[in-house]
Amino acid sequence: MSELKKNADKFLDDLMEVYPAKVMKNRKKHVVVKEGAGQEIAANTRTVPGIITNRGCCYAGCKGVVIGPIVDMVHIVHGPVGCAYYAWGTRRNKGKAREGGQNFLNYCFTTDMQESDIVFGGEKKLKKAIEEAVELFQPKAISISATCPVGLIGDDIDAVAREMSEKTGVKILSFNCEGYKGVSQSAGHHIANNKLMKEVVGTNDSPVGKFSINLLGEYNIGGDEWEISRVLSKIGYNLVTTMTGNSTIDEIANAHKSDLNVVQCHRSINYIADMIEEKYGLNWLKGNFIGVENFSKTLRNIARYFGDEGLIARTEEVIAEEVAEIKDTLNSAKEKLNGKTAVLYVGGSRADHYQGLLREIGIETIVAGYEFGHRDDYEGRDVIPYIKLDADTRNIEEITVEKDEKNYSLRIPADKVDELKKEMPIADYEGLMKNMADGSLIIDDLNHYETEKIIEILKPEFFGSGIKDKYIVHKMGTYSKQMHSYDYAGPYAGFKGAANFAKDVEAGILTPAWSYLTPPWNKEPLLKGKVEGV
Ligand code: CFN
Ligand code: HCA
Repeated sequence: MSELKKNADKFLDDLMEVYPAKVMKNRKKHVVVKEGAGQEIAANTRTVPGIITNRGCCYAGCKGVVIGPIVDMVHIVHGPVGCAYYAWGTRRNKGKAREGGQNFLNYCFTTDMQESDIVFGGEKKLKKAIEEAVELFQPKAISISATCPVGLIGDDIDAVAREMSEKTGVKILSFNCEGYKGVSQSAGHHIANNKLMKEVVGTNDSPVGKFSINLLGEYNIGGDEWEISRVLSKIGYNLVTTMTGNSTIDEIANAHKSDLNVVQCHRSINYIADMIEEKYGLNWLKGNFIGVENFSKTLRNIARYFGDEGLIARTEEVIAEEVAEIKDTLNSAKEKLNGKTAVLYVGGSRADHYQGLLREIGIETIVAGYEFGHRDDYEGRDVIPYIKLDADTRNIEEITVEKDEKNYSLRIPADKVDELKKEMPIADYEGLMKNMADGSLIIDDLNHYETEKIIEILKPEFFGSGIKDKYIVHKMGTYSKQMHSYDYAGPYAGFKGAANFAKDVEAGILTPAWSYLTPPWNKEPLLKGKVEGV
């Protein structure tokens, strides 16, 4: 690690030697060798054309990521069948029907746009698809997601949604999330957040119980949400909704009645957290459910937020009980994996969230980056969220707070944040860089070429990858774990999830399989040798 720090310039030159000067200048802005605090990184900008990026599109972020996991909605993709199939078959958000309710997650609905629809317009086909879905399934609600061609030909999906909603009496939400919008999935998250906030949250006023919370930015990949909610209900919380893993439309509509939002993936859902705070005065806490220490800290922060002695005591009891069950598994993995290194390149939050868990099994993350994180996901947000709590009840009288224009909330001046955090369970958003060691590498929008070079130069034992890069990493003789779908394993969140992860990673790294592969840089060049007789 310190080697990288000493030779940072040389390392970056080696990494980028093949690039034309302009591309090199651009890419260097997206790379930081960690040193102290306050470093900046370029992020959320357009990928260099021609570079093989891992990023997805706006439609993937809206339909695939945020809207798709709502279980009792029929999600119609207005576009080519390939787009529909991709956003249905890749991401592994699980869900179950509620008692007497519906679950459409196993279905893939699409208008299957053809050339003739592009020429003559696809609105009629879309209306027909909605009619068919209502007739066959009588769903609670329907979503329509637009893919690229829809925007190009100008089908008015909002008008179709309005008309068909009146006609059928079913709630229909339309998302203008054409793939080409924005620079990555990120624009799609924002579009999805805006519509959920405008049309769903706040429309169900059913009473909720004591200690009620929402989980935001948790999508039940591999059953994560089920493990997290198991622990939360054991402690005594009433989970009103999770956005959007394993959620139902009515539960999301009820979110504003909760006491607190706990945000895991800030990138995909910070907009809703901020809007709920603004509109309904609900605070949010940044949490991390991955790894024993992170999960325990999040649970303690939630309990401290409510400030109830019983809840605080029960939290400690549950943590102790759960940790006792898994600690041997983690310790045994740590013994075998201690000193190994990891590269994490995932979406917009997991490259941060998994570092603690990896550390708990002895693995240090030396390179981390996001596909589509924004600068705050790397550098943190310097102003903590609004705080509605009464200062007196939390012993923070000395803190000077500024009144916001909304009189239910207060904004804390940045220079008071550390002082305040000692007293308050407010987890501000630290971002990925803060907890990484000096000398580690942070790299945004990593591409396939740089992936190969990083593995060749730094030779990590673990690569946390996506679908597109997983197998190039394997072919280089390095274990890679697909951090989006967990390679169809999981759950990895919470306490039991941490044990599952430890077992899988231990087996993955220690399998003798890697010794049968010769990495490309150890192979003889194909054209080496003399050609006789020439
Ligand atoms: S489940 Fe989330 S945690 S929502 Fe986001 S930023 Fe993607 S689909 Mo893939 S695994 Fe990934 Fe994150 Fe948030 Fe998933 S790291 S890329 S858009 N993501
Ligand atoms: C998406 C979904 C994705 C894709 C994973 C990958 C997922 O953003 O389109 O391409 O490696 O988690 O399934 O992130």
